[in-house]
Amino acid sequence: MKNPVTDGVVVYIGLGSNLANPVEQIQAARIAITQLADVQELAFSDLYRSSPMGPQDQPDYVNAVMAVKTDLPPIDLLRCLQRIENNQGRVRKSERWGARTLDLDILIYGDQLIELPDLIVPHVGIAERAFVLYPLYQIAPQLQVPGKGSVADLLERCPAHELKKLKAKG
Ligand code: A4P
Ligand code: MG
Repeated sequence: MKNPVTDGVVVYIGLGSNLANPVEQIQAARIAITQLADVQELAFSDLYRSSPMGPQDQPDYVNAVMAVKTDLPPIDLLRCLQRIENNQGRVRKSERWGARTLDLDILIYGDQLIELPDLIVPHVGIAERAFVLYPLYQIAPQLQVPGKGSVADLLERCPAHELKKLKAKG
């Protein structure tokens, strides 16, 4: 058994996949994140399917959002998430927004505004992406996105398009 995270910061992580059985990729990533030392799961949204943002010649995506409590500093958490992406066969290509087995983004890290060469938080796309805002609202309807306003207000300005809830959370 892992030790519970007693102090720690609440962090929201976006999970996305559109290759190699996306539902299984998301479920495996959830387990890998939960198994990280100094990370404890607080909530996990339903899974949502949507057509790709960006290049259209790729499969639909499955997305979810997870809330965790962690003692890891932001960059350490990013490196852990990138290791999980790599372990699940992520191949980084030069094409922007191309297909991937797994994408893990730090959406929100407590109330922090972070602008480092490798890490921008809140995530740059958070306010415009239905596949982020709807699952985020589902697990944290009262949330304030640092520097951007409430998730409820952001969601009101963001059409759901073709976003489809896939299955009840496990
Ligand atoms: N990076 C900076 N800030 C962050 C952050 N908050 N969290 C840096 C995670 N990483 C962050 O990311 C590129 C670099 O971003 C990293 O080296 C990290 O240091 P990446 O995952 O290697 O590359 P990427 O994911 O292709 O780039 P990007 O711009 O992050 O892509 P997005 O924005 O994640 O978009 N359509 C649907 N329907 N659903 C999706 O989930 N996802 C994408 C990818 C495209 N279309 C999609 C979806
Ligand atoms: Mg990414």
